[in-house]
Amino acid sequence: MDKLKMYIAGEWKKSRTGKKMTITNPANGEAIAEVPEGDEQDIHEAVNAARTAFESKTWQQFKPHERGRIIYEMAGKIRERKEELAHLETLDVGKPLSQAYADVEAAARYFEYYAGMADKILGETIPIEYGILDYTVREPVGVTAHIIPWNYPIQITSRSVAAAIVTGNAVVVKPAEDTPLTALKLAEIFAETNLPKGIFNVVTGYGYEVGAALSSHPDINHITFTGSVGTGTTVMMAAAKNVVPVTLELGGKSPNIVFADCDQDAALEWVVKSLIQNAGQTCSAGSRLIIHESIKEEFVGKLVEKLEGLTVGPGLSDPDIGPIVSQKQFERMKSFIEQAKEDEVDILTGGKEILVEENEGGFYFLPTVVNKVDPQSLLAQEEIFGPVLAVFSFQTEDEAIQLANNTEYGLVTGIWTTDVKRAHRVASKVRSGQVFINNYGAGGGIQMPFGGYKKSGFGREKGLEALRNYTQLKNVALKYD
Ligand code: TXE
Repeated sequence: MDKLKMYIAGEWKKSRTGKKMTITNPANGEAIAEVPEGDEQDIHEAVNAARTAFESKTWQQFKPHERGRIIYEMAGKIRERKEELAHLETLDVGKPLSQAYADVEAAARYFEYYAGMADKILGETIPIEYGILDYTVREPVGVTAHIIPWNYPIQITSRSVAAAIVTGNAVVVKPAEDTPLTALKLAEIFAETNLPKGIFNVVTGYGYEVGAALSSHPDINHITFTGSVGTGTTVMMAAAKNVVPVTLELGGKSPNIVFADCDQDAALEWVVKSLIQNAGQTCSAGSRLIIHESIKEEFVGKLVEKLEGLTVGPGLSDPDIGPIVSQKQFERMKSFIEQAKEDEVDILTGGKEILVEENEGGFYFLPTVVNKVDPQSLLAQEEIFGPVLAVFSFQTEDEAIQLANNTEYGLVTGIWTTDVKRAHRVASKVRSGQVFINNYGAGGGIQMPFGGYKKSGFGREKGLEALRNYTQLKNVALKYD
C-alpha cells in the first residue's frame, strides 16, 4: 500500500495533524493507499505558498512561449506514463481500464491544447478620441482554487489546471476524498519540470473540511468547482462572502431525443454509450431517453437486449461497466431505485446490484431501463449517477422539447433525426449548454465550451472560453497629445 504525502510549495508534506485517510479500490473494497487528511491549516499553508509564488512574478515573467513549453512538456510526460496513470485511475475510481486510458489521453490533450494558448492571450485597442490610446490587457487572476470530483479525477484536474497555470496563475487543487491519487501523480510530474515551486499545490482531505476551508479562504481569487448542486451552492455562498467568482459544473439529467426518422442503429449505439460510460457516473450521461412513440417498442426492445449482453466487473478486466465508486454513492443510487419501485414504475431490465466473482467487496449494479416513469418523479428529475435510464415517449416535436426541458438541469441534449430543419429547430429550443445532433460527445470535446444552463451551473470550462475564468481584463487609457 502506497503511503503518500500532499504537495505544497514544491515539497511533499504530511498533514499538520499527522492524520491520514485510507483510499480503497471500489472493485473489491481493498485498501490501496494512504494519504494525508488535511485541515484548514494545511489549506492556509497551500494558499500562502500559491500567493507567494504568484506575487514573486517569477512564473508571469517567463516568456509566454516558455510557459507554454512547460505545459506542453506535461502532455508528453503524461503520455509517457499513461500505463501507470490509467491503472492508478482504474484502481482508484473503478472505471474500465480502456476508459481510464481515454481519460489519461484527454488529460494530455488539455495540457497540449492550453500550452498552445500561452502566447495568444490578446487584448484590444479601443477607439476613444484623437490623442488617447486605449487598450485592454488580460492578466492572470492570482490564486485559483480547483475542487475536483471523483468521477473523472485526472481529466477534470487537468482541464482547469492547465488553463489556469498557462495564463500565469498559481493553483491549489483539492481532489475528492475518494480519488486523490492521480492529482498527486500530476504533482510528481510537475515536479520534474521547471514550473516554479508553489505554482501547483495539492491538498488532500475531506470536502467538509479542506474543501470548505479552500472555498472560504479570503486569499483566493477564483474557484472552479465540479460536483453536486448542494455542495456547489455551499461553495458559491462561501465565495460570495469574499466576492470571489466561481465556475460551477453541477451535473445533469441529459436526454437523448430520438425521432422516428433517425438512423436508429447509430442512436441506439450512443444511447447505450452515453448511459454506461463510467457506470453512469458522468455529468453528461444520457440518463433520459425521449423517444417517438411509433418506434419506442422496437427501439427499447433492442436497447434492453444490448444492455443485457454487456459485461459488468472489476475495471482492470476492462468490462463494459465497472463498479460504482464508493459505498456512499452505491447506497445513494440504490435509494433512487427503491423509491422508483414504490412509484410502481416498470423496470424493463436491471434494477438490482450483483455480486461479481472474487470481488465481493465491490459495488456492482446492472444497467437498468425504467419505463412508465412519472415526469415529475425523482427518477425523472434527479441525477442518479449510475447506469439507470428513464424512458419517456412523445407524439409531437413540441412534446419532446417540453419533456427535454422538464428538469432543473440543462447540461447536454442529444438529438437524433435526419431532418436538418427539425434538428436546428429543436437545438434552438432546448435549454442546455451543449447540444449534439446525431452524435453524443463528439471527439471528446476538449475544444468545445462546456457548462450548464439552469442548475447545471454557470461559466464554461474547456475550449478557449475557459481562459476567461483565469484572466481578468484591465483597460488602460493613455493620453499622448
Ligand atoms: O458530491 P460533492 P458527492 C453529483 C452526483 C453525485 C452527487 C453526490 O449526482 O451522486 O453529486 O456526490 C467536495 N465545501 N456529482 O457527494 O459533495 C468533495 O470533497 C467544498 C456530479 O461526491 O459535490 C469533492 O471534492 N467542497 C458531479 C467535490 O466537492 C466540498 C461529480 C464534489 O463532491 C464540500 C460529482 C464543501 N462543504 C458528483 N463538501 C459532476 N458534475 O460531474 C464536499 N466537497
